[in-house]
Amino acid sequence: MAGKKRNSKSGSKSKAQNQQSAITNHQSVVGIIMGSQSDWETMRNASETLTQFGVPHECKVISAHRSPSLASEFASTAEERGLEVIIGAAGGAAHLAGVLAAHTTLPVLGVPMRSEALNGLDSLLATVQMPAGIPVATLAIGKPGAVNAALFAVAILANSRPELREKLHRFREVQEAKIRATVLQ
Ligand code: RP5
Repeated sequence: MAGKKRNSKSGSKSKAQNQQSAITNHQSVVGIIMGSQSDWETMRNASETLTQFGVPHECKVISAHRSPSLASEFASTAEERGLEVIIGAAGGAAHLAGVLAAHTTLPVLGVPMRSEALNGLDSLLATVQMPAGIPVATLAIGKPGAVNAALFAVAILANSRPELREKLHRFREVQEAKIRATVLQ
């Protein structure tokens, strides 16, 4: 594969690897990709959730329409670089998650960003309505979707990592305990 050659022992790095990241851990298993810097305020919630679970991840801005070749390069080399899940977040005509999914068989989770014009309904429909054949698992608009995308990624990773499964059970227990302890004034 061409991508494998670029990432071989020659040491030459791909554009995707060279791109500055907001957060980059060396052995990332989740990639959080967003269409614009303006999405970071929302998507940092996904990053913080993964950090809470101790999941190594990387966060990058890659636009499907402003940097299309970078988007295809990132997704097509993701698996060989050790990523296991990709989260794709975009707003408006939000085709980023679909484009990423087109270039990889890794699970791609889509997070629709709240948009100015249509409050995120445009992003939601653009992300969720993938024609049959290339799936994107779409979460809720905005922050709830960002947090849940991270939790979904944890659930996927937990299938082969018992310690992560245990953390997920503990997370649910704490969450339930808070609800049980709620007293309305
Ligand atoms: C999308 O367009 C991005 O994902 C963002 O949600 C939206 C607006 O981008 P900016 O104009 O703020 O860069 O591509």
